[in-house]
Amino acid sequence: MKILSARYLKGVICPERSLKRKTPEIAFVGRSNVGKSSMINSLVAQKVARTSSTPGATRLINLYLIEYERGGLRQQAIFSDFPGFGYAKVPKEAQQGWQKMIEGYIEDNKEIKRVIWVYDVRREPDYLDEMLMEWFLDRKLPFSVVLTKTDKESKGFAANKKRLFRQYVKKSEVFVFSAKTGEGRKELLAHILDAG
Ligand SMILES: Nc1nc2c(ncn2[C@@H]2O[C@H](COP(=O)(O)OP(=O)(O)OP(=O)(O)O)[C@@H](O)[C@H]2O)c(=O)[nH]1
Ligand SMILES: [Mg+2]
Repeated sequence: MKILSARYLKGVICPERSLKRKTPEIAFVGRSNVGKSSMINSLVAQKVARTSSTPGATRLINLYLIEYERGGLRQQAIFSDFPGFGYAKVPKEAQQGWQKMIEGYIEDNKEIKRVIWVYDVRREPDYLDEMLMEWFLDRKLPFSVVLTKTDKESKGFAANKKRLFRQYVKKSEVFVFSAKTGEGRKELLAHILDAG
């Protein structure tokens, strides 16, 4: 598995029909500021996605075209970087707007093969997370959980959290990751691109 190139396509609010190609898409979703954009940059080993220390900075769904090699073949995938949800300072109407956008986008888009649910290893799941998980399950949409920012905690802490999450999400796979140290990068990349 080798990334050949990654480039920004565009920011959208609904499925990009003009692309007119059947490129498998992987959606990166999760709370505001958890590290979705940093994860994409780490995975493709390039700074294509905008990251920010200001929570709620990403407002559009940003699409990236990834070219990679698998089994000697050149393949393509789209990584979609979602705006973070649940930021406390965002008014309720905007939160609902976010929910409509993500649901609309995912429901209309048959190319989405998997959702990568990015989660800060230091946090506990709450009602928003539960709602989102129920929604994925209802639609039988495959999703995987990635516990990120593991560099901020001990190895034991992350391992324990992973065990807890395994029970919580049941059938989904759970990964640990750090954009800062690169921990878990290889495994996650293989998981994402093998599924594509
Ligand atoms: N220590 C550490 N910091 C990280 C990691 N991943 C992201 N960060 C930091 O967390 C902050 C938010 O990162 P982003 O990648 O912009 O997060 P995001 O989920 O895309 O944020 P929104 O798009 O605003 O929802 C930045 O300051 C990053 O440098 C990580 O693995 N370890
Ligand atoms: Mg972002």
